[in-house]
Amino acid sequence: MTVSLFEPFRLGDFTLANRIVMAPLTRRRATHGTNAANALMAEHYRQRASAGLIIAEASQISQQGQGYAYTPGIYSPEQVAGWREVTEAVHAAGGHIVLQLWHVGRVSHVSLQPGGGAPVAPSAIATTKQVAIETGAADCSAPRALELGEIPGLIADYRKAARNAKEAGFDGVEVHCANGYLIDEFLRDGSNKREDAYGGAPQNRARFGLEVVDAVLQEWDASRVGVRISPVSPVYDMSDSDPQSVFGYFVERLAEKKLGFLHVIEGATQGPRDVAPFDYLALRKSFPGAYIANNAYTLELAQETLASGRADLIAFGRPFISNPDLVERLRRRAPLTEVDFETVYGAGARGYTDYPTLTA
Ligand code: 8OZ
Repeated sequence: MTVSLFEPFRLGDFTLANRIVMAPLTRRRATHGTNAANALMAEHYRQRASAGLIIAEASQISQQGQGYAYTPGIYSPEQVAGWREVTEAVHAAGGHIVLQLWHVGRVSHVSLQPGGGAPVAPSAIATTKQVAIETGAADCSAPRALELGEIPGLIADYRKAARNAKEAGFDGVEVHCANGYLIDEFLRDGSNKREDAYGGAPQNRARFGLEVVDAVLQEWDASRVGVRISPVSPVYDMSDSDPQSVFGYFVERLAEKKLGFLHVIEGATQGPRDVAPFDYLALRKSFPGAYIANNAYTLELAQETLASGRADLIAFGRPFISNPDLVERLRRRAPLTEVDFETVYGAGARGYTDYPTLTA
């Protein structure tokens, strides 16, 4: 029997209306000064509540975890209150929403860091890429290597953020272990040259991410927790000498923890799917929870992937920016509105809550 994108899916103890996931999308519309979510963001997510599951945008777990101006946080009371508006709007519209927990690691700039200090990373190796700060684009600042004694505090920040997400009314959390940010920097050996228990063999490089997940599991039932990875994405100068080994090991350990979902960016982030060979099916087979496949899926590829059993859910990113009713449009095979790339980041309501539905 062939499964369809438009059939419900049982994820832990809730039933998703369909197998379409709204991928986490950084839009930089948090309130200036507090980095709190707000009514505009609540309206944006409410408009997209027909997705089976929304994974809300990456949200920093601490000021140190921030790498771009105006991204939302999940560490202060105002930020919890802001996100509560969002979750209430989505739930009132019948949707499900989880929050993505984020620490950017070296992908940051001193102007965003506490006391103007250096961003932190497993090793003092900079990315050559840029981030968007209040005044425009800026080169990422050189990071300093984390001291061993700082790691428990970081893990405590993740745990606190996970608890805050529950207080804000989310249905679960996704730990951001992808795209060149802190946990990914530990996982991959291009950015991790540590010689302690957190560097070297895959078992060591996976340790930080696994300890973060364990801390999150102190706050949430495993069925409500997922992880996002991007094993071969070259984003922010990331590389690994043997991604299959380290991500294979990481996912086997996550499987033992009975996590609800594994969300995989297949190929390059915001780029081609075929950037490097990788056996995603091996990850899927070793993980008993839901497998969410992501990256440039079309309706056809999504249906084919579900039918072949290679994924349980399909995440769409860019199409959700410009099509609030993406589920309905895909169902009817209706044309999609193109994204206006000028208004993706930080442009207020424009290009955020004003994309039309089919019936509007
Ligand atoms: C685009 C711009 C800024 C951040 C990611 C959180 O790639 C992001 C991000 C994407 O995971």
